[in-house]
Amino acid sequence: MIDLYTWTTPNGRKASIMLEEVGLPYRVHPVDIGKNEQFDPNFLAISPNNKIPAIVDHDAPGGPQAVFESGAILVYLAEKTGKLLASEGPERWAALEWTFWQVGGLGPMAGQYGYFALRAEQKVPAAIDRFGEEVARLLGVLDRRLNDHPWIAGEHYSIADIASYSWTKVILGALAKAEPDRDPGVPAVENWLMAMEARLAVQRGMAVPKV
Ligand SMILES: N[C@@H](CCC(=O)N[C@@H](CS)C(=O)NCC(=O)O)C(=O)O
Repeated sequence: MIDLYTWTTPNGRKASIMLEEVGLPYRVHPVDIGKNEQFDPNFLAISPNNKIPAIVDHDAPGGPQAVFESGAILVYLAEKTGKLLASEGPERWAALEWTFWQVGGLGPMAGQYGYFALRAEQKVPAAIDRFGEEVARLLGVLDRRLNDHPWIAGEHYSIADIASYSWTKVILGALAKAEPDRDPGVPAVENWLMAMEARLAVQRGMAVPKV
């Protein structure tokens, strides 16, 4: 059994979509980050960076294994099940490249853009421009990739698609709200989002946690 510590945010959804995709049984523990539950010492013992998602795998060889950081969770579950990450060859490295690309780039930049463009009380035009331009650039990079390949890693659906899905939805939503007249111009991304949304595991994972 796997314990999943998560909340209703894009990083949390990566882990729940992955668990749904690989079909492992899991228990959901909502961590309400709006109420600072991520600072509870019991949660910090599992996730010392006070962020969701985190998992504890009670069936790991050698005893319970805790894993924090969404990218590490995706790789851990892929390696545990032998699913959604090729064991060798170009698609393995493409899946890992694009997963790290999302965790280190698309996610943080989108988070900062959403904060400065939509939530910050003080409007800082330089920050909105800086993160807005970077988010648009990253979306363009993803669009070019998906123009040439059906899935992010290449021919096969993988952890790289799961990593980018929830954040791409959030970015397009934030851009539409902040700049309703601007077309992001990413048709390959839009098609890929539809293919993602057609997957039952994606629909189920996006509904976790139920709060
Ligand atoms: N790099 C981390 C980022 C996780 C993250 O930013 N989680 C947010 C919610 S989406 C969080 O828990 N924030 C609570 C806090 O910062 O106190 C990952 O990919 O897992």
